[in-house]
Amino acid sequence: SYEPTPDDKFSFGLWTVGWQGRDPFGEATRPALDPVESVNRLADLGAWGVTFHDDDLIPFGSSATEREGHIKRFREALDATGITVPMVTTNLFTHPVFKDGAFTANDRDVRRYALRKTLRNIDLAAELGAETFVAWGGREGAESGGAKDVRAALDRFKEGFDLLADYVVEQGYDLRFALEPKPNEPRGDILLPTVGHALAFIERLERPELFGVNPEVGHEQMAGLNFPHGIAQALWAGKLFHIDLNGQNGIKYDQDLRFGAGDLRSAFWLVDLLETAGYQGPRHFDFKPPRTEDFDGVWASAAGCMRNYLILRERAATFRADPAVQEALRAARLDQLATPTLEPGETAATLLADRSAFEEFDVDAAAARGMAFEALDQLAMDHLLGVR
Ligand code: GLT
Ligand code: MN
Ligand code: MN
Ligand code: MN
Repeated sequence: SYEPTPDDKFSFGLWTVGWQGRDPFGEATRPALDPVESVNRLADLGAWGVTFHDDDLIPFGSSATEREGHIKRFREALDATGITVPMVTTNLFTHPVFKDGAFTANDRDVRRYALRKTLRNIDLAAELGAETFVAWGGREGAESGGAKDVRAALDRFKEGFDLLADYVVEQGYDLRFALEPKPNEPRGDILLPTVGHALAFIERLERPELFGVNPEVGHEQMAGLNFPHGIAQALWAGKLFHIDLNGQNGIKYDQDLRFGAGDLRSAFWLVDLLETAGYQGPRHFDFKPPRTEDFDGVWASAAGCMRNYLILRERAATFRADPAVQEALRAARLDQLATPTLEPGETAATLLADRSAFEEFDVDAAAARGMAFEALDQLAMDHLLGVR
């Protein structure tokens, strides 16, 4: 059966099921959703965790007393349902003060305010036991060339993250940061646009070990990139701290469809990768139930995210277990790819001395070999479509 349980580690942002359907062309189509109601409904559906931006839980501008009240009722709902808070993030994009960015805004006072808002939220994240703090820099970017000195902005970005990392260490919090790339929207161009840019940036930070990535399916696909390949590189680098699962149809606006909608074949390879690579983190859904839906549709959409993951997990497992697939993988020489190119201890000198590698290598015979990838891929298709 495809019934989710807490062991599946499915989590949802409060802003996902709580999205009211406001878009650049239209007003909200749904009323606001009480975070307590979201926790209860998600628990009923079999989810394990909820995540949130500070402002999702505590409306921007709340007094200290109001803030405590919001946190208290939320905690009570968590305790009553057993739902955990694996990740917390800061809203540094909705309020007009962040129109030119937060950590990289040209205005220095805005940058200092953004850091304060984030530090306060890090305390809350630690208090609720979150392990990951996501940073999506949606407003860090520009619409025109002269508006942003990108090298200076990257200095300010680094300065901000270095400060946050120092703070976490000083406080003794067990919290790591996950940077979330996106190529554009809401800014014309956003800094750290892809997984690759983010991985390179992390290595320039003072405490790179505290930073990883939170890639989102649709964000890489908006840039035309292969999402499972980006995830594989993040895993290879030990940097897949968190993941935002959703659906997207190619290079267009950020669709945030439920997981499994959009590019289904990519979703199949993604689940196959996460499951075979032993990824232990949350399976976090960052989707937007379309604004056509009422609340029944919202919960159907949330349930669909988890159901599709479980179906794909099963399909990927039957694919890997099929003897015909194992044979096809050998025919495609995946076992050879896993074998080092050099003998143990081999150097350039021994490679140069190996006549079979060059002088006697039959280039034409090697070039004539078929790779047998099509047969392998059709087996994958058969498994995905459920006919094997
Ligand atoms: C916003 C964005 C998402 C990010 C969230 C975290 S906020 O909804 O579109 O992709 O993951 O800040
Ligand atoms: Mn996201
Ligand atoms: Mn998105
Ligand atoms: Mn989003």
